[in-house]
Amino acid sequence: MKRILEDLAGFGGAPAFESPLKVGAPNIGDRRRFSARLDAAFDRGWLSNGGPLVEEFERRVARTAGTPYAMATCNATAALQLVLRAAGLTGEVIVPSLTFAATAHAVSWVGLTPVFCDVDPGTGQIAPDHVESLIGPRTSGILAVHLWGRAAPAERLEAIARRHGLALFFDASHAFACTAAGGRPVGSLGDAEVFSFHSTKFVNAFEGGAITTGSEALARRLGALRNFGLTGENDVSWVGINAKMSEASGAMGLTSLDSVGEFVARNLANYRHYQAWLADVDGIRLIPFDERERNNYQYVIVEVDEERAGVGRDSLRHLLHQENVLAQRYFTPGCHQMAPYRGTAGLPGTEHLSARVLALPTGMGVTQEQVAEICQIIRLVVVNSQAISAREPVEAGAR
Ligand code: T4K
Repeated sequence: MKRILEDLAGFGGAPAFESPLKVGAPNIGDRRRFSARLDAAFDRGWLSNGGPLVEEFERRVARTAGTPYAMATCNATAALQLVLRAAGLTGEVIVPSLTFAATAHAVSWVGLTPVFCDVDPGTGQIAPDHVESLIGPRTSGILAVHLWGRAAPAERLEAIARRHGLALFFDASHAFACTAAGGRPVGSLGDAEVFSFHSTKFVNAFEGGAITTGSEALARRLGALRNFGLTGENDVSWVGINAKMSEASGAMGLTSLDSVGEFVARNLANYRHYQAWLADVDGIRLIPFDERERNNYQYVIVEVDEERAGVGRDSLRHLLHQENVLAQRYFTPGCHQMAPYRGTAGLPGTEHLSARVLALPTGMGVTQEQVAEICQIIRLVVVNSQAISAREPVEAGAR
């Protein structure tokens, strides 16, 4: 373990890790099962368009989400677009600014206007009071996000949506196999929810997504819209797109689902290590999970308070990268400060967090010993922050 300033890669030491530790390295599961599933698909000669692997994947996603319907898609971005189209939204949709660009893009891409709301600076979750204050005559829906796999305040949002007659959807890209307050499965909230099964997500299907809903009518429409609007062999009932999931993705998704227990166990063990090792590091706050709920623990997020830590988020990230710890700024900047969306008034909670948060590596590729080493680097940086700001860093390994 690194002990003194000169051990840091930025000050002459060798990088802590030979190969990069990434946020979002894929959770794969048993490769032999994946290969067997793929072989079976080749033998069947059925590779897309609602094959048996995708159908089984959908059944298992629906079971986890506690909904009667799950529609697999080629990714979550397309799934979000489909949901907004299928629900016939018009005008404005309220979305949190602190999210991946895809949430806002999906709204824009279907011709709607995203209206950005703020988040609670303590949790990063959508702020219901601010949502309500933004509702106007053109608002037709709310697209909330379960940011970093922590559930959004669903009950309050549902009450607001009911009160104002709005549709309510959740971008649940980060929150597969989680529950919201009161043990309600993520996937079963609002009018519909959207999961991502991108390679960087908790459950990986190479690229993939799914929409879960309790509404049969919405499910039927979504089923057609993701398949060119087809409702019969030659019947095109709507203007659809091609957003189907392939059997290869279905095979990967099922294989990843088989190992969900293992993934959570590893993520939880890593999270506990981060909690223990960072507890007394001044200015570094681990954003907690609600331990009364089921969590996938996929995103380990710290908030860096520069005044107390003596080091800013971006400097800390740079020093970690030199150690081969590829921490990510999820999400910087808020969408309202991105080129396509500039113009919204300031959002203090979003701006506060987006300048301070850092996602740290976890998942099946990261061990508890490695977590301890990452935390020791963070501690060393904070303890030596004054000396670090006074000294010129040198090339990694130069000592
Ligand atoms: N809503 C939310 C809230 C989201 O976070 C996302 C996606 C979406 C909607 C849309 O979901 P999809 O349409 O993608 O299903 C990545 C992902 O591409 C994206 O899916 C994800 N969120 C976003 C947070 O992260 P980048 O541009 O940051 O990815 P990239 O290539 O920089 O990779 C991130 C890290 O993962 C790197 O350290 C490398 C590592 N990695 C990545 C891949 C693809 C691997 O180790 N192996 C891999 O195969 O967007």
